[in-house]
Amino acid sequence: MEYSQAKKRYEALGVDVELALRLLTDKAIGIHCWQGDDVNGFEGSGALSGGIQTTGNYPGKATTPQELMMDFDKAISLIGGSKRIALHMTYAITDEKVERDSLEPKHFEAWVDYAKSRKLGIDFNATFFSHPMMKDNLTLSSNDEEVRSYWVRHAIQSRRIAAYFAKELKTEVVNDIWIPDGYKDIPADRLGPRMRLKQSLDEIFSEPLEGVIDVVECKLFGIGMEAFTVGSSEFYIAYCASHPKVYNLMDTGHYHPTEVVSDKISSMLCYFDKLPLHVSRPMRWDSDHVVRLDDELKEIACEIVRNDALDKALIGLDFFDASINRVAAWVIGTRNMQKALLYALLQPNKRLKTLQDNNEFTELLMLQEELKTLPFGTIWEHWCHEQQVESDEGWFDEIKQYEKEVLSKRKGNIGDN
Ligand code: RNT
Ligand code: ZN
Repeated sequence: MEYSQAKKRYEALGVDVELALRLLTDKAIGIHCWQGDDVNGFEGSGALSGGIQTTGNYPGKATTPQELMMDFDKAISLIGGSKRIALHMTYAITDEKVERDSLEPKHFEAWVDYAKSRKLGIDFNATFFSHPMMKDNLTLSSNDEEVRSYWVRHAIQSRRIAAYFAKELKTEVVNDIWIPDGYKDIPADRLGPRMRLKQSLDEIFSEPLEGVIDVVECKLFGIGMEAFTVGSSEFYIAYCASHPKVYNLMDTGHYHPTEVVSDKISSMLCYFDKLPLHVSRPMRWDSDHVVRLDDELKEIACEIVRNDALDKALIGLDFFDASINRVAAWVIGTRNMQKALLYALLQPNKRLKTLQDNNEFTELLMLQEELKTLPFGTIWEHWCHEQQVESDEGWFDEIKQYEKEVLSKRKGNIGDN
């Protein structure tokens, strides 16, 4: 079908297609650097801990800043629209070993240069895992003052580095705090760790900083912390509700498998003017599979769009699959997020809402289902052409070539001596 015909089909339903395309182009998606190297970072420790896990040994993982930047460049060349890069504290670029509580803006200068030259925003994450000071799976909630204060200093530094990014790149920067803290089995004291986490957060956020959007990321459980997670949903929502400049980040893999983030978005929008998200795909647990264009992703996008929250939603991706080509994983997941947003932007949302308000549920069901087979793909193709990226599987040829010429030749691939 021709673009003009597809456009007319949507316009007949009252959808402004040109506006939808513009909004899609401008909505920045935060792409996480850690899909490129299985969440390793550059500290050289190698082992991932803190209840999160990557599985797989696909060849070609980035092991240096240069490789990671190069792979990211390849990925973003195949993705249209605006993009941001999300970094972790462990991606500091330093000549010698620097303790995590002593990292400074200067250790991220190379990333600022990288982001500036590609016109990318940066988002940031303090890194509370894969480190010996994470003792007994505890960081900010530890009752060992040496441990707790170390991580408070770490988080303070991450906020300062985020402020540096904001100043350099002239864009607000999300600074995310996710801690692994929890217990494997039924604890005897739940209140103590939570009160200590509250105290730590108060210490961390006491310094006013320009350009930083502070977010805390709740979770239900992690591997080895099945019974109890200190930073639960209730804990952080209550913290954010009582601390006006801190926002609760919802990661789609951090809830009970029958709960959906799409249903939580409107609740958060009743109270908060920002909606930070980690979009992932949990498969039976927080497995961080590459995001597919599935019903839940579309529903998340629809909730953002129909509630006029495109500006409030801070969309960051958070998946890591080490069993497939990592550059392709970035491209597939990010394009799917954009497809979901486009799908949402092309819905006749006013008309659907009116049907609900008038209790016309038969017609609502009919229309919701008929909308699914409208020529969405034709509009997506048109947008991709405008953005000068491939609209179909054509982009994968470049991945195959990059794998042959670059990734497969990297040292450290399985079978190398
Ligand atoms: C862990 C959290 C966290 C991490 C990344 C690496 O369950 O989702 O956001 O995935 O920061
Ligand atoms: Zn996350």
